[in-house]
Amino acid sequence: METERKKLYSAIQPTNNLTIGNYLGAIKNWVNLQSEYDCYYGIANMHAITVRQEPVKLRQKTLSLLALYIACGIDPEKCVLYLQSHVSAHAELAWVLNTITYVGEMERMTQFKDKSARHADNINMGLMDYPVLMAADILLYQADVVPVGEDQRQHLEITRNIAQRFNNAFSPTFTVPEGVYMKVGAKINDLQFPDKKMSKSAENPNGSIFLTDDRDTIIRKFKRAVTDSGSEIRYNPAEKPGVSNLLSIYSVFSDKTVAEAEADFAGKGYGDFKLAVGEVVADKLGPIQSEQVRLEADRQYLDGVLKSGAEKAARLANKTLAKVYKKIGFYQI
Ligand code: ATP
Ligand code: LTN
Repeated sequence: METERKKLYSAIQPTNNLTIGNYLGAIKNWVNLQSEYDCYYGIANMHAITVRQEPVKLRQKTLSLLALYIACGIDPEKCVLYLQSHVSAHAELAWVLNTITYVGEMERMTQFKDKSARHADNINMGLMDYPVLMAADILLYQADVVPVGEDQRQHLEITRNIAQRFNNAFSPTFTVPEGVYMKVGAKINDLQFPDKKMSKSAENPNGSIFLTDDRDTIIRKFKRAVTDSGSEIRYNPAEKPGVSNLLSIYSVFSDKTVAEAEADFAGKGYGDFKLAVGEVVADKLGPIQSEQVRLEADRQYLDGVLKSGAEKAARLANKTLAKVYKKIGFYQI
């Protein structure tokens, strides 16, 4: 007898260029989890417009993110890959969830506060409502697990609260999801400011390794990475944030433990160390980049993936939405 597999949901916004932080914090784990769960991987373009986007670029980034998912090893035959705006249930459920979410809760969100400060001229309702749309994403698919980076922990907590609140107010409807965070890789920091997370929208591009960076750029950026005083290559984020960040990057890119990574560099200097980290990253990204370019040129294939993804996603999403509408008293014919 076939037992039903647990469901997994995650998504990334098609904004800017992705960094190795997005790769290690999210996509790399998605690849590993796809054989174990029923996976739904979204491209969150509705979240993306909470910050002003150029329409032409948003369209391009959508396809290139899809190509990247596949180039990294996510198999569209095994997982549902789809574009958020293709499934109207996201906006519809978000509206319902808005009515059980408090303004005060949203005002307290760290990402809302950060983004409001960075985009002071455009503090729109969508930016504030971002976590509710994210809750709708996850709850529509009755996801058991949600693999994300550390920065999304607060949004996942609020999703759990919203799910429980709805279940208590009406009757059990939503699966309450668990966040899944990797021990190493859940928070990759900026190479220039090792106390800040590496971000695709950072002001200084030298601190971020973009998945589109060529080999020379990658090696140059790692050579310039900020290290710490002393000369020992040892993992200790409090005392040696720069070196520890590089050790984390090296360890996940080479599939070694942090202890094995430390052993590789025992007695070596910072120069050799930084070069080795750059090389292991460039070696891994090279093949992904060429596959992404190849896929991006095959528009027909990508459209086909999105079309079948949207159909599969909508089937489950609409089922959940219908249940919700019934429970809250929306008259159905
Ligand atoms: P931005 O900085 O432009 O807001 P972002 O880099 O945080 O964007 P998102 O689309 O918000 O990118 O995140 C996509 C995924 O990547 C999320 O799961 C997030 O937790 C993860 N992620 C982002 N940055 C890092 C990082 N530095 N380390 C580990 N995971 C990360
Ligand atoms: N906010 C997320 C992207 C995202 C997401 C989701 C992640 C949108 N909807 C649902 C997990 C589940 C981010 O990483 N910035």
